Amino acid sequence: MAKIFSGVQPTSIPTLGNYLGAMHNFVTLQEGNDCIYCIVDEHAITVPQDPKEIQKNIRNLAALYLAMGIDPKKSILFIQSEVPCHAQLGWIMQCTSYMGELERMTQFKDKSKGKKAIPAGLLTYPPLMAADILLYQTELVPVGADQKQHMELTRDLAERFNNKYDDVFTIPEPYIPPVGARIMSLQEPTKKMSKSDTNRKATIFTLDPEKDIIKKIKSAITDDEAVVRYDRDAKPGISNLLDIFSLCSGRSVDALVAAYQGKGYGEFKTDVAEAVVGTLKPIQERYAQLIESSELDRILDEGAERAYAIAKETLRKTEKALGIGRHN
Ligand code: AQP
Repeated sequence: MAKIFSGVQPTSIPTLGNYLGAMHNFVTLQEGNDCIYCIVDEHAITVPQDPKEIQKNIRNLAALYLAMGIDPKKSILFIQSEVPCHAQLGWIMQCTSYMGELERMTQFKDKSKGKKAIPAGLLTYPPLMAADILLYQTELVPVGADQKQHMELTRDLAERFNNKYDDVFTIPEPYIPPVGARIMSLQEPTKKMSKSDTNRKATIFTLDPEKDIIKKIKSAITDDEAVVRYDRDAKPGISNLLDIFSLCSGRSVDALVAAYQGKGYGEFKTDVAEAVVGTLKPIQERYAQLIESSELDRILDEGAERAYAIAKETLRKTEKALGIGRHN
């Protein structure tokens, strides 16, 4: 039994990449582990957000977590800003970090590129992420491959604090799935699929209607070899579709490659689209039932209360180790 924590930003509707790379594993890991899942709204505001939009996205994400299979009887589901310990330990983690290591983060470099005024929160995103994880004495963090560097920093900060003050934090391990850890853009398959991609054809959102999913997959960029085979470097588009197909159908990539020998990309794409629709449709149906229910608020209230009870203990130990506040 492992202690598990992960989060998703309510920056828009989760993508197929968020689902296959992370959220899908959240559901599997619920069995036999202590899982805590979070809507990381304080992370979302590291770039400007429209207040009405983010309110809507928080509720959508909560309903989607449940629709994807998060069971509040097995897991804690809560909103980051409703447990103030995250911001409090986030500050302590900022004081544990060095500017140089934060400036070296790839996500910071990508997201600040070309900006005249860079929000300080973009730089201090990783210490806040470290706080999220460390508050719950987390052992395992299911994330996509893009979070590997932030996970290494989280481990460094925890070790640095433990060595300097007291053994307060468990050192967490990332759980990066062997397939699906990096679902790529449908239009530029050497770039990860992202919520914020300005090309709407590049990203499948988990609430996209069936016809949009089919259209996006049919127009996915491939190559002119006309052979379905897996080669991430030479055939990034087809390899990405094979990963998506494999995860949505439960068939191995090898079995799919064998099944599509001698068949064209048209037929292959039709079947990929069918598998994606088959995966997302039941989630969308459950989402439609949950989104208006008062049950959602009850689950989030209870989740925040349960998360706070755990988080406040770690925060108390951390402050005591630092000698701040009054802790005996
Ligand atoms: N393309 C992806 N393939 C696999 N996993 C992915 N994740 C994100 N994109 C992919 C994983 O999803 C989890 C939640 O991500 P997030 O909400 O924290 O935001 P993000 O990583 O910044 O995702 P986006 O879609 O790229 O958002 P924007 O465009 O707003 O930056 C994480 O575990 C992540 O690894």
